[in-house]
Amino acid sequence: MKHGLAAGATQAPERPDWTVEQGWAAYTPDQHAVWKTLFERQTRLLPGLACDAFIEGMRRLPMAADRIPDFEALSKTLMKATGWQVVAVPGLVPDDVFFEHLANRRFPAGNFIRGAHELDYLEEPDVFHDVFGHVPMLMHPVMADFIQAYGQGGLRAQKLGKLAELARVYWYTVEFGLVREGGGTRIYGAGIASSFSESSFSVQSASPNRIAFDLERVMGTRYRIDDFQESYFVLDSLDDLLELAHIDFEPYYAALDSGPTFEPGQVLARDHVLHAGTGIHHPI
Ligand code: HBI
Ligand code: FE
Repeated sequence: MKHGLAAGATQAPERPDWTVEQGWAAYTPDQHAVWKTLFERQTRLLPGLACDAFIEGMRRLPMAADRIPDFEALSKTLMKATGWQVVAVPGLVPDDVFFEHLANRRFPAGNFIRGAHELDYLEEPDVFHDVFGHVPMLMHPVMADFIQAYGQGGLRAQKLGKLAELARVYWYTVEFGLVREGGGTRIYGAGIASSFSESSFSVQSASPNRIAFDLERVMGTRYRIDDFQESYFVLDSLDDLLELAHIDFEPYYAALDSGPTFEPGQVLARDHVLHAGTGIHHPI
């Protein structure tokens, strides 16, 4: 999964906001079958690994194994719960377009699905990553506010030239976030929840570091787009995102200007380490 930084705007959009029709009727039986394979594999795996909010969000949405979900039906349920909608896009969209959607509580979801021969590899976020991974957490009121705030913050960060720093917050929360729950550590990040191999790796492997989430620390930490993460950052509670949704990031950008940038696998003396990774998955 590598939709971290560069938005690959390959063709000019028909609509300025880059949305397209989902084109649900055009999905082939083979494409629905890919969804089914992925959906069944993940829903079997996630109980006990994903946080309760994810499982509960999934349960309340019109999403099942038998077919690729219809974005309008998802939007109807989401709108009632948290005021969000799912809109279709053809792939990665430019950063400013992405932020503008999020700031208005529209989640841009790829309308295409990966091929049956590439179940575990993604160039760009497809409907399984975007819908299975992201939409359940949009049913959670705190996450709903946080992602909107990220969109608003993204528009400001772009003007300040601080997008890389803010993107790390999104990466280590919305995409690869873990949260303490039920005496253990659970997944809430979409990049993990939509990945078969990273779901168990993130929570159960001895290899990665699991470090208590700290905003300034995370904003200064680079991430990997080519492999499992070397470090995951763990919230005490999803409610911690509420505070993050209201934070003014600008003072943090200033602090980061004078500070170092950390490598993905680096552990700092000041970290609250929940699990010190063996690093065996990422030999140097
Ligand atoms: N476009 N469709 C889509 N999905 C994303 O997750 C996405 C994007 N464009 C830019 C982007 N993400 C990120 O690079 C920003 O969060 C920085
Ligand atoms: Fe994503």
